[in-house]
Amino acid sequence: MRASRRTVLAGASAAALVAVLPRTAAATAPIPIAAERRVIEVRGRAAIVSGLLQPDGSAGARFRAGDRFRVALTNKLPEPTLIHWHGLRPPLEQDGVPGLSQPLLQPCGVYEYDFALRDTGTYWMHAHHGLQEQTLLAAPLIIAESERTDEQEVVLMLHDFSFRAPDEILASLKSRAVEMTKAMAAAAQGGHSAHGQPAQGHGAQSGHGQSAGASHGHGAHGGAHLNDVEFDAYLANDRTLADPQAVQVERGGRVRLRVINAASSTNFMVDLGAIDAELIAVDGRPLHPVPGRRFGISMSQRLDLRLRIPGTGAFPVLAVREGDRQATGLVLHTPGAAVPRLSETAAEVAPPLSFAEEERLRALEPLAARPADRRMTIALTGDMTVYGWGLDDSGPNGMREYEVKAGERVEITLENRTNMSHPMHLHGHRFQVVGADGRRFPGAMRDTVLVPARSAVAIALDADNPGSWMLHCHNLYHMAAGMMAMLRYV
Ligand SMILES: [Cu+2]
Repeated sequence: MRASRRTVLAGASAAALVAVLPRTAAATAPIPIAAERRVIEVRGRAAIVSGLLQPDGSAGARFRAGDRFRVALTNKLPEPTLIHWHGLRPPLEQDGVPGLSQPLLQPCGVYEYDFALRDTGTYWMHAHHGLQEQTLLAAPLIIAESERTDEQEVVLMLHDFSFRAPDEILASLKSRAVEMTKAMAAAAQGGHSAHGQPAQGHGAQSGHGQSAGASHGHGAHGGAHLNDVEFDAYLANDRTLADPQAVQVERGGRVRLRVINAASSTNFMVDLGAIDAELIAVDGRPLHPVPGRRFGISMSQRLDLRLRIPGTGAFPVLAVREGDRQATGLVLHTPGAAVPRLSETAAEVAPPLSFAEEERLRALEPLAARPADRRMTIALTGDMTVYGWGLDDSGPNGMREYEVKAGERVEITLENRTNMSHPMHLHGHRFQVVGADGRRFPGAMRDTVLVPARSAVAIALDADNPGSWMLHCHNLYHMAAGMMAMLRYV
């Protein structure tokens, strides 16, 4: 019954709801991908969102090692857009940043992309224009290693969803900031909330009947503020836990789970329940495997997990919002097993994403040992009174540029002077996490690192892709409020 209701609702685009990945690129023809509107069902309501779809309705694109990235992108939206291939290292003019790479792609326009893929792994594509990413204008981008026949691939793409328009969300963040400032001023005169810190009053926007306290999510970093926005739903492959995707797997079988956090403003804790897993890659880059059942994932990061289905039955894979109990996810089940009804509220509040977990990661393919030619410290700054964020106190209209030279080993310390963590993403490169708060370690290769509140994280990279590249917070609203800069080759 669910399927038929869904089919009626979504019509021809129902296939797009299933995260089955599309066919592999032919050797010669570019993969056609259209940015277009689609309809999904969220909490029994039709939601008009956007997507990046192939003609057969499948989302995103899949390549194999050694393929070229050949894509023909058509804009079927009624407004201009541009799509960024997140985590890939294309030449600048194909990076999908309006102004820096290319002009916006106008409605009915087509852009063709063609460049050598330098890495395998789990990546994604998303709009890099305005607040379009919040409209789910995003999709998986998988570059498969040599195919393994003993492993079933499952892609899990996470979103935060609101029935409100994205610009309305941003406007409410700005107006709330003014109220928070007043509340903090009042608190400074003696009136503290029950949580021992100034009242921040965002439970008011929650429509879930959750306790406001749970969504405050005070962290381990001296009362860090975890969540800016109360969403209407959290989605896994476009579905909620009220009607989750059910993926059939084999008893005792191996599964390669590729988790992509495409949420605009939400970090998650992935909870595998009874399944033992190994984390084998982050942001597409291989790791020395880390066993576990719970793994944090910040906005725009990816986790590659190797699972072994422990027996027969149904095995939920949950993603719980950081500092909260709201959950999404999908269900892996063996043939014939009943899929249970799942609560959208996890039993426990997901703890804040821990940098201790990050520090344990070790790249399988680290940067070559080499001293840094250039070191810089970039402060992550913010002024809650106007919901303005920045780099080295840049305002919303003053983007900073940081210079590097081709061939250099560059080390950047990202010093977070704010009370929120920031998932910092660098375009066109991969970097290694090499330190935090004065401690040194040979950490993961990444394209996005979560810099905890009031902490400093050091990253190292080889400047091997000349151009002008975005360095920004991947919280969409922080970026829109000014937390972006440019790394410019001179
Ligand atoms: Cu941020």
